[in-house]
Amino acid sequence: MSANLTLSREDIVRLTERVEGAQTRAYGIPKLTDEYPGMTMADGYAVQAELRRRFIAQGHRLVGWKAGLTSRAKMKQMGVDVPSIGFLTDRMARPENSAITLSDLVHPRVECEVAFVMKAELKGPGCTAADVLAATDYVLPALEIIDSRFSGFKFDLESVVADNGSSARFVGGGRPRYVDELDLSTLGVVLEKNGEIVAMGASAAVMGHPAEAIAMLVNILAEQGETLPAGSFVMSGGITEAIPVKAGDSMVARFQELGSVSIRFVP
Ligand code: OOG
Ligand code: MG
Repeated sequence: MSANLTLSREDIVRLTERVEGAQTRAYGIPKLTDEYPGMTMADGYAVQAELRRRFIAQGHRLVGWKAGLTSRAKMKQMGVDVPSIGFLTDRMARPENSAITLSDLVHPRVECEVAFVMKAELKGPGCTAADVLAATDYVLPALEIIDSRFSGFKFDLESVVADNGSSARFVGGGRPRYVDELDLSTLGVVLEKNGEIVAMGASAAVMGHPAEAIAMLVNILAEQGETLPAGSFVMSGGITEAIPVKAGDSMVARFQELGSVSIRFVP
């Protein structure tokens, strides 16, 4: 990836500080490409890596990764056509059915995803969905609360990668299952907001099979000289479009075979 780096080290640090400020103090900023129109995906990942380095230096613990923009519904909603990845830390994790505070988020949206917990390390390049399934301990349903730090939730790929794929909070729950007990490509899911169905889909919406998204993630990690460690919690990407939420809302994702996972929002 370093081949396409156009930003100086100084610019990378500057942009990382800008994104970190917006994430930790919850305010919207213009997308980074407004100031750096020549910014590349490699630049975006360089900012994301610097953000990860800073959080870890501050005592945050890396617990996993997420694939994003892996379904047509998500790509259409956000106007991009290439998947991306981001990192997950312990500070983003929330218990199932807990209350998510809105005052430390900008304009959150909720996604339903299949999450994988890994039992063996995976390395790219050349990682396949079969490799992913062999290295998976179990899968479980998850809700992701994304929160772009870019004003109006409008961005391009370079900017959203720098903003760690809009990662904000995540919740695993439901009924963990071994992958050999399921057909992961045909699982249906219904997403409800305040008891009403707001979206529905099937896991095949994620690149035909969610394990394909994890394989892609491992191969992107390899380009950055990283591997996916055993024990990682990995989200494969929103199956449907993301749903905006406000105080008082509750969200439930009901998955075929995997049970349901819920969350609610308070000011
Ligand atoms: C980027 C993050 C996308 C997903 O599951 O597709 C994502 C965004 O839409 O803000 O997490
Ligand atoms: Mg997501």
